[in-house]
Amino acid sequence: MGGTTLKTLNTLLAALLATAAGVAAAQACDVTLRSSDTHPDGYPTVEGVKFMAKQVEEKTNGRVCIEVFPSSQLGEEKDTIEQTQFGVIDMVRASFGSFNNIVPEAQLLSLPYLFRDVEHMYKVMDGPIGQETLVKAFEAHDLVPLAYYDGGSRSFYNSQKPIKSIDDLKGMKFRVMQSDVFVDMMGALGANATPMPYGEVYSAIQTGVIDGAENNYPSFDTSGHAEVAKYYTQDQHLMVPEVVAMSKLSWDKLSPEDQAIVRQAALDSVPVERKLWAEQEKASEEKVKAAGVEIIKDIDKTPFIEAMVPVYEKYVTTPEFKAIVKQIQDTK
Ligand code: BDP
Repeated sequence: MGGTTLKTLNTLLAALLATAAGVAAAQACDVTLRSSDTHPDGYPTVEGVKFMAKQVEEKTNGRVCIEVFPSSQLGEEKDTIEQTQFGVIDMVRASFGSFNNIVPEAQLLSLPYLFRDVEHMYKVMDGPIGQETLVKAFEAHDLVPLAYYDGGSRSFYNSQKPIKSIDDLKGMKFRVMQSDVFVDMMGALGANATPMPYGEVYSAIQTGVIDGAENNYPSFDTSGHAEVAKYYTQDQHLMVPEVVAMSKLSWDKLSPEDQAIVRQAALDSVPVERKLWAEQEKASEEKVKAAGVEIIKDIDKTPFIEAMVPVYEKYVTTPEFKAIVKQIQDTK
């Protein structure tokens, strides 16, 4: 038998064995938790949850497995969050922004220019606000937040013209996530907001239903939006963290021991995702630039920040909300 054929046979055999082992492992799981993400395989949030899944499977000796469904296979974000509340899906990785209509406190994390920089955001999410206040707020709505990932900062992009100042936004139509905070944010900037699911944005820009949208570099890149919107203005109006949340119903079915393992695995996946995020953010910026996107960086953010005052006035109303925002702003 020739060397090449033998090698091919060995490779085939190895692949077959690996598949068999995979099937055996999958069968050995007592519980398989289904986890949803809108992003494709390889995206930092998807890889973060996959890392978590590996840890959980190992540490529970296969009692608990997590199966990650990327690319909105289980539905658009808003729907998958509702399904998670009802235990139809066990876990969801989504933007804080998509929880706004369900968990009122989440809206505070969606306020424009709330965080000074990424370190500030990490401190807040890893401190009492993220670990106590928001946990209580989510649990009241049948969701258990397990990890907060980096989702970078969001900026405007469009198919029409380079936006260099707030005046350039006047009358333009932008897609926003489906939440009132973002609609009001656009209004405060003099533009029109069209809330719609993430999966519909590409064709909406392509067909001219909207002029553009707003997102971080990795989403702008991997969604393909950069193909149809050639102007990206780095105004960084939002820094909305990402959440990995479990269904309270699914959570309560786990033993206290397995809950502790799942919680720890989620925490351990945080630095993994944040590192991947920093790399992906740079790579995506380079990629869209190379693909011909004009990036506008040197803009004066002050008028943008000042324009957001009415948005804060509208959403930060109760003493409790005021205290949370103050605590966030005071976090050094
Ligand atoms: C991305 C978030 C994702 C959101 C999406 C959006 O990672 O969870 O669904 O933005 O704009 O940055 O809808």
